[in-house]
Amino acid sequence: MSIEIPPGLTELLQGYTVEVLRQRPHDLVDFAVHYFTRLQEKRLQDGAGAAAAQRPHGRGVNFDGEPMQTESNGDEEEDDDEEDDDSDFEPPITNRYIRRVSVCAEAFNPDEDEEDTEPRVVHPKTDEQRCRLQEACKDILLFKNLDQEQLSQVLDAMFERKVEPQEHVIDQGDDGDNFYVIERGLYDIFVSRDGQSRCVGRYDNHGSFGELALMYNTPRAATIVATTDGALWGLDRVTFRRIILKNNAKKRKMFELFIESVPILKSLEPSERMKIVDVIGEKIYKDGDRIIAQGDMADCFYIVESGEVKIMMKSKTKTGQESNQEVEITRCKIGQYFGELALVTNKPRAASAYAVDDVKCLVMDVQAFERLLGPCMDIMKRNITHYEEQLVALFGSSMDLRDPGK
Ligand code: 1OR
Ligand code: 1OR
Repeated sequence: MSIEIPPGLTELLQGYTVEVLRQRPHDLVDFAVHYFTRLQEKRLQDGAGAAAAQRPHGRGVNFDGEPMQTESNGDEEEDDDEEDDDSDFEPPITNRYIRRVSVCAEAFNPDEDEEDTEPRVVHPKTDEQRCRLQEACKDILLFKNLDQEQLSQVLDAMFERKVEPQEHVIDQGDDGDNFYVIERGLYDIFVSRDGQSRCVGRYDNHGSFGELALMYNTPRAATIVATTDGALWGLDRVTFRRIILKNNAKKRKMFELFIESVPILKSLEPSERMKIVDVIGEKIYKDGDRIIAQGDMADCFYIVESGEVKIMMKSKTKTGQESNQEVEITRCKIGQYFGELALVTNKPRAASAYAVDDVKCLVMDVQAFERLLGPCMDIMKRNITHYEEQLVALFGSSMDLRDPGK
């Protein structure tokens, strides 16, 4: 008995396989549903019927089809990192809200672009601009593990963007074009769910946003609105993916095992832990360096990767006044976290943290903390209750660490 292979089946499956290899999704079934749904939409759109499933190139649907507009060194070539030579191919999706929705895997193969043939994006800058840019980027966690060459390529590619109050820098649901680093200004974060838009946070003169859509090929997850005049530095999607994603693949190799071993992260799903690796940065401290200062406003959460961190608190006088004398209250060792309290309570830092010998910490910004560590929150809150009990025992104070008053 001979088995007849239906016409187009090989090409259909080849197209899907090629996209799987390009996008490397975690969930093949999920990916298949979206892939074939899009293929069907494309078919309906151009009325080509079954022909769409029998494309001569065997390439069904490209999830990142649109060409990018970027500047290069006088080179007129198209600049999309994944643009292919399938020139008659058009992106099949018309509804931006269903684009890229569940392509949640990292769509990047670090070995693929060893040749690095794309033209470099360069936006010339004055010395003064370069200084401001370097200052704005010095604490950006996504840039922390870049080598010098990568960092200078990133800085070369960044461009300045001034914004006005009420300007939407990013709209939820849009495709991702740029990643932004804040030089100055206040920016509200809105998330719409079930038709209701809610302000879920704010950037206050520093930080960065717009990485998620570029990292995971998803629509923008939030709307970012400037509430004051502001200045941003943008990085185009192509350069972001070429350099930052390549670096993230390296970070995964470096930190995955360690992240697996961190007790507070045990309640996360493996895929959630992977996302932590994507957004963390590594910071290095020398013996005695102050990592956190009591009373400061907080924007980061820390996990000790190596060495030890001493937590010190200003003691109270008999009249309940804060003295300048600091007492050691505890130490955080490898795999332990600190700096969560101020983020959970929205209060200034309750204590100071100092490096004992050389210390390496993994650092996460407050937005990533809120976005990714929800499942760990119960354990953290229980530990905060423990702090409060210790506080009473140590200082005889009934201070409520959770009281949101300043
Ligand atoms: P993006 O490319 O999706 C919007 O474009 C950006 O807003 C996003 O990348 C992040 O950089 C930033 N959830 C999702 N995105 C957020 C959030 C956020 N905060 C900032 N961004 N949450 C708020 C956490 C304080 C979770 C809301 C449920
Ligand atoms: P943070 O964001 O307030 C300082 O910055 C960090 O020190 C704090 O988060 C905690 O992560 C960490 N009380 C308050 N903060 C503590 C304590 C603590 N221990 C560690 N941190 N107590 C120690 C209990 C053993 C109670 C104080 C007497």
